[in-house]
Amino acid sequence: MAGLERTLVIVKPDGVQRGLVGEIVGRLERRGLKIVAMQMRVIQRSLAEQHYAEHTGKAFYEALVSYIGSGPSVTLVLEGPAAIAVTRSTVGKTNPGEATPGTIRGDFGLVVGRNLIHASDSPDSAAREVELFFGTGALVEYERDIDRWVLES
Ligand code: IDP
Ligand code: MG
Repeated sequence: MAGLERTLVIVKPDGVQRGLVGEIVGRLERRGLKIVAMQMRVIQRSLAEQHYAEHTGKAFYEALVSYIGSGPSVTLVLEGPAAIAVTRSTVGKTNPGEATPGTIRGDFGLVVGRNLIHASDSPDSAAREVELFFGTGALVEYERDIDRWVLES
């Protein structure tokens, strides 16, 4: 299908600790996006540094790397038409205090340093992040029977 994309999502440690994994993943799943990989893990410092390399040197960098490794996260890859933009709009603005109600951050968060979820922001980032967290062989290809009711052929 034209425009089929994959994107990396992380339910961050605050989302796991607050018991919001099902709620957060469920919203993305109900949107129609297909889960093609999912794993719980504690993100180690070296992986966090690679993932957040673009933010090296910023004032919040140390706090960010420490936060993302402060407990288990749930990492997943979602697939669907325009999956990158669709996921970002479902997630909402970076600062939950400014995020629109109805978005994940706008419904469950208050401050930027506890914003519950990561989602890739562009095709280049998505490709890089999916490879970083899952490599090339870990994605599961399968047919989903409901897709004829979610997607146009
Ligand atoms: P994004 O997660 O919406 O793509 P980015 O600007 O890429 O936002 O920032 C990455 C992460 O860094 C954010 O999700 C948030 O956890 C953290 N962050 C960004 N800006 C700030 C800040 O000003 N203070 C504290 N943490 C921040
Ligand atoms: Mg980002």
